Amino acid sequence: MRRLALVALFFALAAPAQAAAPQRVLVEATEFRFTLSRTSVKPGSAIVQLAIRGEDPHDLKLRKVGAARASIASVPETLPGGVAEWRGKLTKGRWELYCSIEGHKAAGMRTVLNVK
Ligand SMILES: [Cu+2]
Repeated sequence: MRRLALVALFFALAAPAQAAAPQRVLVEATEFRFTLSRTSVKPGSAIVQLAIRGEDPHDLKLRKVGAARASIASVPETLPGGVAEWRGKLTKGRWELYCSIEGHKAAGMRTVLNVK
């Protein structure tokens, strides 16, 4: 019986690994820059987490560079110490990540995530 349970557990753990799990990107915000846990991901499901490590609130917009339609995804304004996330699909290309709070992008809160 115990062995059967172990076999069942094995398949329960192994099965989800076959499906493409969403790729995660952690974006840490300080004044005034974003630091990415990785600079490229594969196209498909993704979870982009925004963690505010500084002293001011920030938000995060994702905009595909050169896209005909304004494909914008966003994480709402988040307070210091907070974490928020966006889940969705990232298509192949260069995605600009920036903070839309006035003056923050110009101050340096802009980076690029490559989806390839
Ligand atoms: Cu900001």
